[in-house]
Amino acid sequence: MAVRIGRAGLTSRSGRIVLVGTLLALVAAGLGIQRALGDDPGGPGSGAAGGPAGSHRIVPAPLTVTDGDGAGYTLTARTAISAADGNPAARQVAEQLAAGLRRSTGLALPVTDDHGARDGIDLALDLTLPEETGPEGYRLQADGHGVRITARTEEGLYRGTQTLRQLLPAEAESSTRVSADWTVPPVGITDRPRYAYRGAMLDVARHFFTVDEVKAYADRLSLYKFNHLHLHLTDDQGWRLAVPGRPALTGIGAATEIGGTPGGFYTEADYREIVRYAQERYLTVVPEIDLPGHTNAVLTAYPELDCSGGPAAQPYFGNAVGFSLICPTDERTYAFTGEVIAHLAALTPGPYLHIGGDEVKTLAPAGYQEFVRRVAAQVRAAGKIPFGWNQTAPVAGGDGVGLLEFWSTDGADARATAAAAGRGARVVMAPAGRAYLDMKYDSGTALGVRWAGTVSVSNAYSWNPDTELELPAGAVAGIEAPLWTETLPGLAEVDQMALPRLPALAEVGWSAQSRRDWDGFRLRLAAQGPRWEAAGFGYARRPEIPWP
Ligand code: TNX
Repeated sequence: MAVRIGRAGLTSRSGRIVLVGTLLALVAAGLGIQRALGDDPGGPGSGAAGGPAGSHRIVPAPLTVTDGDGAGYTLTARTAISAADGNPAARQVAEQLAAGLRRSTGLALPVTDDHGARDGIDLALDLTLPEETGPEGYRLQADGHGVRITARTEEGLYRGTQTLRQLLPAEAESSTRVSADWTVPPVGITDRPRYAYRGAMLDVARHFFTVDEVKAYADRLSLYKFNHLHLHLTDDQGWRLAVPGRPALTGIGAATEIGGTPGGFYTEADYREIVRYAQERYLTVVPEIDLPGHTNAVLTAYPELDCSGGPAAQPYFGNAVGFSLICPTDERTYAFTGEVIAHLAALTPGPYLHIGGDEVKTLAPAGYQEFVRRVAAQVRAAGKIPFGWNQTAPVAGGDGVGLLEFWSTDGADARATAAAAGRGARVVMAPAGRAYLDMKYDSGTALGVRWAGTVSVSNAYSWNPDTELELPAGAVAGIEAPLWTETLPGLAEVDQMALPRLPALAEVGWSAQSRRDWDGFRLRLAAQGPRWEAAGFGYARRPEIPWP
């Protein structure tokens, strides 16, 4: 269970009530506006009655979709789900599919080992599939006898089950029993991702999100075949991870969040539970400890790591950036970062540990680069690949930062990033003007910010990660959709910003460029609305999309 911290010690700050009140008003206004837009039945393309057939509504678009003959396969009381014989991970994938579909269909859907013999849904590992299928690719065949998903790995089977969900009617997403025609249309699909890295970042520092809220976000990601969940665990407004031997990090550093409401943190058990839940959905957790800036919360907990010479750091409830700095010239800083990194690396099965590196306004380049070099070495010593925002590009490549997250919109660091790629660093594209889910959709959006401009659904969709920068072939590892939460206190607000742009970015990362076009995408995206309604997810009914 995540720990929420009480208000003790915060009540004396004048301005807190006003801030909270303003935030609530903004949120209320935001919801009102989205609802008003949703009431408008018109909007471009709304004449597309019914939209594309079920097999052509999949988001992200599969590589190939071929319609079959006949009526398809209807799930009934006799339907079983069989998993690749004796493979426990494949069985787990089958159990997850069954659990989801049992809730909505009320069917028994037993999971069995004896695949092939009877009608039903069959998940089979098949190493004779072409090697280019890769670890995440799959084939799906549906006809009158059943549905067969084959893949080279359990992960591929899992991605295939997410496609199968979308082949069923929207009601399949309901968490309670409903009646519907549970028919999968006759179809043959071959699929595999364009990029190996498809991430989404949730900022749990500006506002704290409970373990259950993080899990709920992971649910949304897995639907659209994301495979990395980046958690921005620390910032000026709060530190969200318990670290042994550093009690003040959580005792003091975690107490706050933006607006002055109580913060919170993850215990070791909480963090392990997030990792486990994500793993079950084939999402790799990428933890971020933002250094050396964005460290005000650390400095309130350990004032000896502050050498700015200014007044002692105080809890920060606002949303300015770039003002804090952990002392880069004091060895106690590296003892601290070493402990935190070693602990986090031990808890994290994935290969990456993100060290931030963004927006340090109070340190000259030489000192900054020396700091990042030392911390990157600590990450390597802990057995992980250092990941950093594009400001770390001068120290990326070789044995420095191994993966860069490119978020710049004004060309800053474009050349340094290309040079780093030339030294072997790989790049995750997250240009703020396309991929930042905290940007307003348009000037009328109440939630969010707009320093990188407004990001409509079409802006989020219509770009090519391979051609944003001039990089050596193969340098782009993939894409990420960051969601900063300065203006987003909870899951309801997160959903308003993430849906429907998250699936747009999912398709940028998964689908071949040749399979993508905005006119087709908006029709397929429209078909997701009823699915979110059945699942109980909020979303912004943007007028660009011809929602049914
Ligand atoms: C820039 S993007 C930041 C964050 C803010 C965000 C708000 C990046 C690496 N740094 O600190 O939360 O803008 O959109």
